[in-house]
Amino acid sequence: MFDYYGLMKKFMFNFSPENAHHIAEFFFKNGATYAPFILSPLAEHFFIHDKRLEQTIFGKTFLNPLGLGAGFDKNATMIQMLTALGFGHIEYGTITPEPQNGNAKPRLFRYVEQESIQNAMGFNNEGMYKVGKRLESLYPFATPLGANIGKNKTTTAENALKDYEKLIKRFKDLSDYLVINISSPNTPGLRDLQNEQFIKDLFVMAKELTLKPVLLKIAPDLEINDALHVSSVALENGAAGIVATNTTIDYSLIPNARDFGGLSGKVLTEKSFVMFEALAKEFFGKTTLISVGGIDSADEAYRRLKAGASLIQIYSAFIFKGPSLNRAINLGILERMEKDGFSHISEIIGSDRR
Ligand code: FMN
Repeated sequence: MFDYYGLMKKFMFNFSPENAHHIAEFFFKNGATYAPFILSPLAEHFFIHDKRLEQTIFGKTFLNPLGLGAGFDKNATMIQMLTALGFGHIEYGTITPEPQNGNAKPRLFRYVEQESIQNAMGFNNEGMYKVGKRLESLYPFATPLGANIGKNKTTTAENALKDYEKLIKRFKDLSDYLVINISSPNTPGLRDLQNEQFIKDLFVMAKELTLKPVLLKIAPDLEINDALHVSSVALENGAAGIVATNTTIDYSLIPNARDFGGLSGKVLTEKSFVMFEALAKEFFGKTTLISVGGIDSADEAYRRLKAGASLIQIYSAFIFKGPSLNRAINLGILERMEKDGFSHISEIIGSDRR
């Protein structure tokens, strides 16, 4: 088949990564609004719906296991188009209570050869009131939606809990699950919140505020033992699952990488897998695990499922390979299932742990 995305990428990669993102957002958002008739032919091609991939998680039907990681649709403006492009769930955000511009530009870089990205966006977003308003006319949506939430840059550590309280209240009825983001490297001091006391306070509070599942997103740079500890504190206090991982600050992974922001994409694959597997060894069967970080093929997706992921997410590989990757991953999972003699995705998930 003609490589449409290859052509589009050639054009889009002439722009700075951030401008290319704005262009994509413009077309994704307006395409769905002003030319909604394109959604169903796109979905017919890109969205893989097969009973063998369907799961009920958090009381909601996930038609396939592949989702879009947080940070692509920060303001929840592209949900319809992203569904048509094949994603079985979408995590919007990170959203902060107040709108914020994020860090100084340039703050987004491509490493084309390594199929990797470095970003120091810093939670640029329209804030919870505006994004919530947008979602009020969309939610509930057929495709499961996750709300990824984070504190404002100017909020001190002492007041951080209050930010998460406001955000949970705002998005608990506008999402199917929520994700606490204290693992982004781009808000000073944020990762320090990955400590026992804060996590305990946070999840105790979350449980009082909502019955919706609230998950914790983990950084890949924690010591494995610390990640296990932080996760078990979260789970003991009511967390409904773990999302692993965010971007890495291990700049040695790319020669001449900038010394700020977080790396994602192919260079993150092994690091993210190692962290995910360690978490899965401890928590598979006890909670819901979502794997994200450097997934760029059906093989890698299948490896994460076998390791114990109920759901997987991509971000960087979507930029480098386009929506045909969504189709390829879901069809590739089905192919591998057939070869291995599995009749439903639930039989693959955690098969390496049994
Ligand atoms: N993760 C978040 O939890 N919140 C964010 O706002 C967020 N913004 C991101 C912005 C960019 C440009 C990129 C590349 C990633 C961002 N992420 C964010 C991290 C992704 O959700 C994901 O965890 C990470 O990129 C690893 O997946 P990947 O290798 O498939 O990209």
